[in-house]
Amino acid sequence: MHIAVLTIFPAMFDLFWEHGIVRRAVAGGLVQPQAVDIRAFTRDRHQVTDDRPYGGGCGMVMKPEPLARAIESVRDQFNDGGFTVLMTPRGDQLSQQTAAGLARQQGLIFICGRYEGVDARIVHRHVDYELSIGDYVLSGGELAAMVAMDAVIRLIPGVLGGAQSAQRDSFSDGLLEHEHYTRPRVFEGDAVPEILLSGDHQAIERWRRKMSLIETLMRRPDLLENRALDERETEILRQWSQMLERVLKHQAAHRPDSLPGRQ
Ligand code: 6GU
Repeated sequence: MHIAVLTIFPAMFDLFWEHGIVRRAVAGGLVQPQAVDIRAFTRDRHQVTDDRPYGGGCGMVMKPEPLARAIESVRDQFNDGGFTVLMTPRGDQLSQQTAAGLARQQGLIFICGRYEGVDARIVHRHVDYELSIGDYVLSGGELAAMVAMDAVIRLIPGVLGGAQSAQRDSFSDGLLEHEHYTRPRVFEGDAVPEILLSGDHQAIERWRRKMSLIETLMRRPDLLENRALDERETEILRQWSQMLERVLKHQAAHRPDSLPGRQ
């Protein structure tokens, strides 16, 4: 997949392409990345990329002409065109589902806004999708684009090895991951759960799925509301709710103030 990032700080991406899974995807030819310097598409002596907003107010706006020329130049290079994503806090929030959708595109063009934003005509005429990574303000779209690209690149077929992608299918589907352990067997008095040492792969798999479900229930119950549960998962949750009910009843019956000898 061709991925172009349009930015006034192309050097920010040098390290991003050179590490970990992203690096492997690039080395294996699965991703052909380029950081495009928007400033190279200015035509004035001072290579200006921003200007004051019409109507007044503070902050600057990214000028449309250099951006439009940069986008056109990249589109010409991508045979199938590119799906153009503007990184902006106003956009749809990135999710695993969004990342999967972007991973299916032929080519991607990320535009990194700086200042107060980009001229609206760029959005109207050249942008297919506006994307945010969360409800907080960054100084520019560069870090957000890296976050989005990382999530997308791992989902391009062939980027993750067979074992990793199998794992993704089996339990990351809408649930949080279970805990992980490696050696030593006891660390600062805290031992690895026995079952992981049992060698019983089916039992280990059941334990992991159960822990995933329980982690999700405790940390992110909202994820369970939006996800279909299978029979085993329903049963585990029923057992948990029975246990909780017992604990609550017991607590209510043994409130400190209801015990004899206390006020
Ligand atoms: Cl995509 N850009 C900026 N500037 N801030 C953000 C963001 C993007 N996503 C969250 N905050």
